[in-house]
Amino acid sequence: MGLSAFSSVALAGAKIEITANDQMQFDKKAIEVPAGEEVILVFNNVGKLPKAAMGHNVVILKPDSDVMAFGAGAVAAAANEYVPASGPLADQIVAHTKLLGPGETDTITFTLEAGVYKFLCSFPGHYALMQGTITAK
Ligand SMILES: [Cu+2]
Repeated sequence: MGLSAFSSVALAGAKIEITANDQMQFDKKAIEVPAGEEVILVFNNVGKLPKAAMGHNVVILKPDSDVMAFGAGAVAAAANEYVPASGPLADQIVAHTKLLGPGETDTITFTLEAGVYKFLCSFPGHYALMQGTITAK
C-alpha cells in the first residue's frame, strides 16, 4: 500500500485544473502530464461576463500546430462554438472542452503521447493571450 500511495503522488499530474477569467487569462501557461496515461482536465470559467462577450474554452493542438493560425481560423467556426469541426484546422485538435460561460465547468479526458502540445482559447481574439503548453513525458 505504501508503494501505491507513493505512485499516486507521482501521478498527480494526471488530473489538471485550469481556470479562465474575465481578464482573458488562463491561470496556467505550462502544464506537465504523464505521457501515455489518461489525463483528466477540469476547466472552470471563473469570470462574470456573459458567454457571448467572454466565453472561454481549452483547445489542445497536436505538436507542431500553428496556434496563431488556428486561433485566426477558428473564428469562422462560430456555429460550432469556434471549434472547427472539419478540415485542416480540425485535424490539428487533440481534445477540447465546451465553450463556457461565467461560472461554468467542463471536464474532459484525453491521453497524450510524449511531446509538447499547445493549448488555446479559440473564442475570437483570445488566443493571443490565452495560450500555453502541455508537456507530456
Ligand atoms: Cu477565452
